[in-house]
Amino acid sequence: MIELIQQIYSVLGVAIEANSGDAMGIASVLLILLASASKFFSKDDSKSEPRIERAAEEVKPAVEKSAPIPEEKEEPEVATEPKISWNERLKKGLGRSRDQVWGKIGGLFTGNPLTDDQVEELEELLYGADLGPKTTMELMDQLQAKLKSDSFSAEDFKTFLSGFIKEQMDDVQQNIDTELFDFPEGGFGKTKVIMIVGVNGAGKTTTIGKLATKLTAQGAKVVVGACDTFRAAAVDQLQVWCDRANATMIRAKEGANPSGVGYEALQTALNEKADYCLLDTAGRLHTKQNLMEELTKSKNVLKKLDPETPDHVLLVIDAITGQNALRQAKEFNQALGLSGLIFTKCDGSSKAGSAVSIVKELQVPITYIGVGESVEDLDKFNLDAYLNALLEASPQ
Ligand SMILES: Nc1nc2c(ncn2[C@@H]2O[C@H](COP(=O)(O)OP(=O)(O)OP(=O)(O)O)[C@@H](O)[C@H]2O)c(=O)[nH]1
Ligand SMILES: [Mg+2]
Repeated sequence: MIELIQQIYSVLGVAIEANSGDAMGIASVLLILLASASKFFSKDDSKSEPRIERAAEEVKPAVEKSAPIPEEKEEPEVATEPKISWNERLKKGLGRSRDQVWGKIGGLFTGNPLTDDQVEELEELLYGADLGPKTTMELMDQLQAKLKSDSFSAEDFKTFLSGFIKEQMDDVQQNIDTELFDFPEGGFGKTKVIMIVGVNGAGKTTTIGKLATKLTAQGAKVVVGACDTFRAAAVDQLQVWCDRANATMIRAKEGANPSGVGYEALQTALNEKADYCLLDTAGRLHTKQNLMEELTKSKNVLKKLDPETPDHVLLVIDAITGQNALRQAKEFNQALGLSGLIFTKCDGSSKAGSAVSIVKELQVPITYIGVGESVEDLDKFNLDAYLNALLEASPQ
């Protein structure tokens, strides 16, 4: 103890006799020690307090930041899947077409007879809407007399246009096979085979995924054939949709013969008495003769299992394609004999006019329309609903 006190004294610069036994000396040393210690600790306390606060500050923001992250992540999911009706979805999807073309056309009618410049502008807008030269000329011919009337309003024009388009498409649209999208209670007593074709990236796989989901939701048993054997990623993409839709998917190794996969898929569908067999095919340019022939072969191979098959060959058309879509449709129709069209990506800046000329020239109806990437963004095509959504005023 005395040794310790001596050391402390030496540190404090005070000399002490090791053996003095001076109680007063020891007591004073202890007092000095206590005072230093209390000073030391009180100093330290005042330091540690802000340290705790700082530490709390450091932790707090991390917690605050990380907490809203999942909320922020979850929110858009809820926001992108709002439970809105199909008509609202369609209106929203066609918003761009409506504003970019059809809205502008309506704006030309001010209650006065159209000037020659305005008539020319109208014609240009119709061409720009991809209506095609033939349909545009026909429309302009029918419209000539009306344009000179000063009581022809924007509303009158929309009514006229709606009637004109309906006249062009209605008869063909009546021929849609409702079995494509309505699964009757008790089934059909046979497997409906639907082959989906189109150029690269048109939306075939996504549409099959949406379709499979819609059909299984109605209680149908669905087998999907992943006949796009060129890309493993394409098959995986379809697998995700099929898992979600609860549909059976038949896949082959990458590079396998697509006709063989179609055959296998149909065989499975027949064995399992599936209600639908949906066949996804690889995208191809309508100008590539060999690839088009391969598709014809894939279709014909199915006939070995059932001469009546496939029930449908549907061409998926990216609505943004414009007038080239008519050429695509003609080529696919010639190679396969199309029974229906599916217009996808109508939510893009599509002008929608090409639909009129394709339906009219090919006499093939539009069966489905897609206005986005989620399952709810695909529905059966209804001409009245489509024209209403396309021509009515944009919601403010
Ligand atoms: N905005 C929008 N995107 C769509 C629609 N339909 C499909 N897509 C998107 O278009 C892209 C291509 O779709 P896929 O289904 O892979 O097209 P595909 O025809 O199978 O393509 P390939 O197999 O490569 O020929 C994907 O990013 C889809 O999410 C639609 O109606 N609207
Ligand atoms: Mg695909």
